[in-house]
Amino acid sequence: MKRIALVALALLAALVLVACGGAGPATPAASGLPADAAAVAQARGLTADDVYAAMKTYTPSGKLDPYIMIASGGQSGQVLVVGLPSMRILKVIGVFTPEPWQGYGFGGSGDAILAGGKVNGKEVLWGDTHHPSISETNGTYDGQFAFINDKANARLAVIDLRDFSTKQIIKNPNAINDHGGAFVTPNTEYVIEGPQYAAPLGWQYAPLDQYKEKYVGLVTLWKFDRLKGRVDPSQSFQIELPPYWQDLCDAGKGPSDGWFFCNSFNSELAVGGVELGQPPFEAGTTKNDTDYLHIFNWKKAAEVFQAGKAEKINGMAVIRLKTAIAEGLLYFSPEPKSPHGSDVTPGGEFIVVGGKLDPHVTIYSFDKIMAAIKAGELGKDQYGVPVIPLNQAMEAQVELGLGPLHTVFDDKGYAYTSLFLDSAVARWSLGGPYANKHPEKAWSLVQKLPVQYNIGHIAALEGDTATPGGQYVVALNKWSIDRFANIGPLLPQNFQLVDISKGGDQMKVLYDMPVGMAEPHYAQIIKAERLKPFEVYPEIGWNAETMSKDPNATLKQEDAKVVRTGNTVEIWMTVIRSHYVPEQVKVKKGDHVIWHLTSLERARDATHGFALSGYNINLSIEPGKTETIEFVADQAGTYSYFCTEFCSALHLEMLGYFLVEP
Ligand code: RUQ
Ligand code: CUA
Repeated sequence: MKRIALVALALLAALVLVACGGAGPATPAASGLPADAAAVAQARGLTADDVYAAMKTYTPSGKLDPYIMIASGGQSGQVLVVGLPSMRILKVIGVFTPEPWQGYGFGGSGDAILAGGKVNGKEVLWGDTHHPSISETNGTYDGQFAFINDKANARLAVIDLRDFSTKQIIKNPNAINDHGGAFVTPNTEYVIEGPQYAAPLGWQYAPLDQYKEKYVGLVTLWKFDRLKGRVDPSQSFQIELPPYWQDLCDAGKGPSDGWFFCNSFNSELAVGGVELGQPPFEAGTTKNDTDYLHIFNWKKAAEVFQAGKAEKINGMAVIRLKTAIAEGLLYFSPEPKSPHGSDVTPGGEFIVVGGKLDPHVTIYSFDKIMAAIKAGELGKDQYGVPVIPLNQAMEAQVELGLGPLHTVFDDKGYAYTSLFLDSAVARWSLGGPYANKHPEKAWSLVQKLPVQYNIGHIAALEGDTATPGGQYVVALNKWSIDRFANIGPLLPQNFQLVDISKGGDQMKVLYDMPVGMAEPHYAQIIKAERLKPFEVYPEIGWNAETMSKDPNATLKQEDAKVVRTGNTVEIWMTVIRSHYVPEQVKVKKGDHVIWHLTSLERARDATHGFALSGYNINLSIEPGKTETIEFVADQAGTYSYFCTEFCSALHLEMLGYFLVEP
């Protein structure tokens, strides 16, 4: 105890020295740290900066992280939950991929959720998750739900943040891939699912030589029903677009509420075919100097949909392109060289677009866009969409460096843009109503901080909302190269925590967190106090899929029973430390088995498992939860079911026999 106090004191002394600016690059040892702390610092080769970083991130046992990051889990198909600033991983949420630890996809209610993601009736048990989006009220995270897209199969998932588990997966009936999702409107009226690679309308077959006529882009507005906690496809609609590859989107807020904005690329209509002597995609899609920022009036689009002016295609309402143009739902404005990212400032005044092959970010003014639309006299693209000239829509351009991708914001009037090719985070100053928040010249680069390496997205504390914080950004780096011990040719991705609490050029990298399970794309960071998750399920017999009392709950051990009706055997089982009731279940080969399990536990963290050997059944039964499994006992023999969570001293004794009589 005394020792810990001493080290803490020593670290504090180091911090004071660093904060006073007197320490410079000196080692803590030279700065007069108490002897044992200085010895540790010296033995480990730690600089004063290192000691500062340790103090900013070290989280003593039992202290909770004030911020929670919800990060995409890339090709794992899952979502990661990470505490900040400790960068401790708290949970991997099973979303598009079965997750045994959560009993997700092994006989319980997760099966039905995963089945919602079938593609043409075929199970697809992985996803490529890209962009998580926490539900918002008035443009600020409300901590109730999160959404995420599966780029690989054009699917959307809904996660309930009361128990951090997936409740719905929905397949887009008219698309096979998406990228620009999920993004919510400021009150989560809609979840935007932008497309990516164009395909024929209705996701039909058409040869590539009919690309210009037959292929289309398609953006989907999924209506979210907050009370049900589900997307409602019957109230959702799509807008047909030219076959440019629409990319990332962001919803307007404040003055721009009612609109959203997506960047796009491939205005060249390239179809690839390097093997046929045609330009490869990488050349074909980058020939033009500009592509089109897509500007949507979604409130008006919702009215057009309500007025019945959409066509049903594969059961989904689609507003055709000519209707979208005629009704004034869609406008374009040119955006420089291979644009990527489109991010709305906290007050909703500006849209920031990166250019993968342009060293600038381009800032569009929503007011100017509106003025240009009002003035009329716009040109048109080859599909007849009105085009607002760049010089009429643009507020500013800021030169940042190579490969600007995504931008987030803080509370000090700064923006942060990821520079992929430069492997850096650029901090730059906003103008307009933000200019008086910082001492720098408006619209200028303030600092470029190297990160390791090849940063894709960047996340800031509530940094894409109307109310950003200002403590941290996280660099989501694609490569880690030399940052971690060599474990072979497949390397982890790297999350780096960056301190942005001080203004000017004082950003610092604080912590490297390897992600050894996927390539995460975007993440959002929410104040933990906004989340109100359950500690245990609210009552015994809770169905986590419907988030209500399960009619098949068994509330008392005495009510546990096995009932045979014909060749159906139905079991009502209770689960509590450290036994199942019943402990013997006897059926006959070929019987149809329906098995309800209810946890009678009320103690926090008293989770039990339920594994039925040989039947690919595996559940996680958290306190109060009821789960139902259903299967045919098609193999005779002696089976065991047992608990897979070390729940008590007699956990190994928590089992039963399942006898299938030949
Ligand atoms: S985008 S590769 Cu989020 Cu930069 Cu997907
Ligand atoms: Cu219950 Cu182990």
